This record gives sequence, structure tokens and C-alpha cells, in this order.
Amino acid sequence: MALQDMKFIKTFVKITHDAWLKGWHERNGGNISYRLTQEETNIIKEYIDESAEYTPIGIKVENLANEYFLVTGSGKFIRNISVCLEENVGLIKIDEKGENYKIVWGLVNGARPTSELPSHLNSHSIKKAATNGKHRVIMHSHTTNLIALTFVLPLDGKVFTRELWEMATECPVVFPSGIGVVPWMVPGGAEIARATGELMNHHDIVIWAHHGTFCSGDDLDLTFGLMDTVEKSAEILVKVLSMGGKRQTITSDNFRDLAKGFNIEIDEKYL
Ligand code: 2HA
Ligand code: ZN
Repeated sequence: MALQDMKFIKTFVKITHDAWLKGWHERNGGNISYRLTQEETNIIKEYIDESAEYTPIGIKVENLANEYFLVTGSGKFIRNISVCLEENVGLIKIDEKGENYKIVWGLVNGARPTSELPSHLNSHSIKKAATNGKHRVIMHSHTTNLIALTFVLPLDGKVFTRELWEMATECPVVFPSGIGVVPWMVPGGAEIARATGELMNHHDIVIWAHHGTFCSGDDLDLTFGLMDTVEKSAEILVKVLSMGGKRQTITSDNFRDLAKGFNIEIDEKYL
């Protein structure tokens, strides 16, 4: 079997293509990373080349030591992943200290991993610890409607959570832990990675004001689905605001009834 035929790679190609079709990844916008399972790591060993030099990550991610990630490339276009995988995507390995990475497959012709690697790896590190290893995907997309809302709503995660829960009945079920919001910051470094990580301790969705969205999830399907759900909710809110605002809505008591009906916990701080 060729590396390209492995299921996690095929799913990665499909999800990135779907995300392009959604309009979330203009030019080189957005980036995605996936932490391989032990089984996948064992299989890829026969395809990879571990001879490259290590490069500093810029942050320390101790609990990711020796892990492998599939990552999109810096300056690469997500829409081209389905055209040529090894030019636009690579496999990287983290060293035993969690301070450096090296490319072991792909990202040919001198390409580098995403400029947001510190934010991805810091979020992976926090989510791996918080979910007992369940979360494996970090996705950053330039979600049009969520970005638009960061020009209009207060940059407060509580407001974003409540407003976006209200826009579709199943939202509190899909993102019960709510949304965090990072104020505008320079992208691509350790500082925004730390701010994102702080919020990832409490949420699976973190919005970067005037820039885009980070989602974390168990697998590629669920993380894409989370991004799709919150962005669709934002699209509804943009339409509602454009039509002059809400005339009626889902009330706090409606949410309490939903929690009972679905047997879920809905955090009172958002109600
Ligand atoms: O251009 O999305 O945040 C890639 C990005 C940087
Ligand atoms: Zn971005």
C-alpha cells in the first residue's frame, strides 16, 4: 500500500478539499494538523526518512514528545492538497524533549510546516492532556461569517457562545463547552499560541478576532463538522442582524428544556 492510500491520509485530503469548497481557505489561508495513532505511526515507519535535522518549534510541548503529525505547509494552498499531497502536506516528528520537530515525509522542495505550527502544537498538547489523548485534530480556517461577527459583537466568548447557540437548536449539543475569543494579535508565533492554548483549556472552538477560527476534535470528520456547525450558526446570525435583528429567539428556559430532553449539561453561565 502506498502512503497516499492510508485511510487517515485519504480522509485528510477529503476534509481539506471539502473545507476549500466551503470557502474557508482562500489562497494560503488556514492550516490543519492531525496527530497520528500508534498504529498509524507503526505503518508509516516504512515510508519515512528520519535523517533530516531538527528545527525549534518555538514553544515546549513535552507531552507530544516523539509523536508524529500530518500538517499542511507554510504558504501552501489548501485547494492544492488534492492535486499534489507531498508538495503541500508533510509528516513531522517531535523530538524527545518536545522542543523541536523534523520533516520525515512530504513538504518536498524545501517547504516548511504551517506558520501556525506553535498554535497547532500548543493546542494539541493542551487537548491531549485534557481529553486523555482523544483529541487528535486542530483545524484553523478563515471562516467568513465568524470573522464578520468579530467586527460587530463584543470580543467576549460568553457573548459569542450565547449568540451562536441561539441561532440553531442543536448548537449547545454540538459545542457545549462554548467558544473562546482571542483579541486581534499578530499571527504565526508563540504569543498567539499561548493565548489560544489558554482558551483551549476550556473550549473546543477559539476565534481569532478579525482573522479566523481554531477548532479541536477527536478526528477529522468531527473537527470539520464542528467548524461547519459554528460557521453555519454565524451565517444565520449575520443574516438575522442584516434583517434588522431578532424578533423572537430560543430562551434560557428553552435551553434548560433542551438539556433535559437531550440529557446533557448546559452551562448556566451562558444562559
Ligand atoms: O496564511 O492562515 O494564520 C496561513 C494562515 C495564517
Ligand atoms: Zn489564518
